[in-house]
Amino acid sequence: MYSKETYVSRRAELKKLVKSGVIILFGNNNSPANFPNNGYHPFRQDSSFLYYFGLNRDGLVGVIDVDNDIETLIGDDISIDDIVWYGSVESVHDMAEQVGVKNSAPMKSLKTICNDAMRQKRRIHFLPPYRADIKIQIFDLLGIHPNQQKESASMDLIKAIVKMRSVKTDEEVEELERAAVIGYKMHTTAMKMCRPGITEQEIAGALDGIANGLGSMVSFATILTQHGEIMHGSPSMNKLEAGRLMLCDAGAETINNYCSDNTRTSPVSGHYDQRQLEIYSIVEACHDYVLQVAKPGVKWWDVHFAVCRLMTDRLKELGLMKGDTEEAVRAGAHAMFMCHGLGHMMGMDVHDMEGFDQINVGFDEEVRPNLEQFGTNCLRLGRRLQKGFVVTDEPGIYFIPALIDDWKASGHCKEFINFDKLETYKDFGGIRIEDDLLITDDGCRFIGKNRIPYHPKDVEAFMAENR
Ligand SMILES: [Mn+2]
Repeated sequence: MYSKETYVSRRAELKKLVKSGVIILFGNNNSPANFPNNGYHPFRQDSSFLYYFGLNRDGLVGVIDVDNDIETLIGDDISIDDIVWYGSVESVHDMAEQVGVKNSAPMKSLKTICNDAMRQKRRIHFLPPYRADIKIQIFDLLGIHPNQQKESASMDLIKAIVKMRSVKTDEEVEELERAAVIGYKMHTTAMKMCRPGITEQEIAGALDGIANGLGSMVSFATILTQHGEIMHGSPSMNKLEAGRLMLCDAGAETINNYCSDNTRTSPVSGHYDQRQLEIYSIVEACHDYVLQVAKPGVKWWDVHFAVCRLMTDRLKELGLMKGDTEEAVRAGAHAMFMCHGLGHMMGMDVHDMEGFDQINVGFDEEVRPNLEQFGTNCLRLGRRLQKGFVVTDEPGIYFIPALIDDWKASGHCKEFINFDKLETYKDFGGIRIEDDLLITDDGCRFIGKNRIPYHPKDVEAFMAENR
């Protein structure tokens, strides 16, 4: 948690941007796993609530009456029964005080606040809800059916929050650096444990434990698999096999809920073979190229496609692609190998503010998404970079047998893809390298002072020394 002043000034800025109406920011409730008192742990607060109210406790709602400049923290003080089981916690009034909020009120008063505002025909701003309990609460308070809540959410509030949360302040970057330290520990642990015979899940479980042991949680479900060609491949109970690659995409949150998100692809045997090295070096070149071009004013859309052209050129050298590079990329042929975007915003959410819809976060009036073309429709970010943005740089090359068969059968992009050669890569898997970039005054830099090894020689040397 930051100092009171941080939250006071963030709310002041939000009021300026939203201009009028009543803003309701719902905090999260405990989420039951199998019965109400056995919830998923650790508790995860809503990121926008955290950003403006800083309080990491369930059952709270922040209300900002912009027109009358009244801020209220809504929540119920816990009963003696709860104190017996869970211990004492601060009163809602005291919590409000900690973040510079003058008023506090019990949960039942939220209904009165909403009724009054509706009677006066004032605008009530809320964010698109993503949890079922909050959807029911909004239905009870405002009479808007859950099916209509996404479209009834306040675009003014979304735009204001995106504007603020997209640009990370120095104190936020410090938190992101702390998350990177945990990420380093997780990824180097994965490399140390990576060997033939161990299960994917045993390594993934150890990584989750590292994040948990430092007071928080992973920033998303750990991807750890020999089937790197499956974009969000969950770890299985299968054993790692010599000759294969282990793709590990994992990150942590700090106790203040700032994220890291990195990917490394390590050889199970400890050494990359020739074919793996050839593909790896292309991904590495794409990854490193971003460092040279990402800077304020540049469209991420252009960075993405520059990387796609570089990847296409290199895949042509290998004989996997052919034809004119520009035409191939325009046709989306590269998506056979990289079917996702080059990166996404990152902050308190690993895909920052994705709950607002990526079209509102990663795009703007100038840069619109392409929702039609396979691969390009997966871009989460396209708009111009600004100083203080944090984005992931995560190119990858994958060999997806079903996709190869699909395109081959339909003849899709056959003028740009050498299907005969591609056929021999069906047992390859996939390679991704991912790091988190901070956009600076005139360029960008990686977050995380210690680089997780990624040059092939460094990975092999690290594995040789540490396994
Ligand atoms: Mn990522």
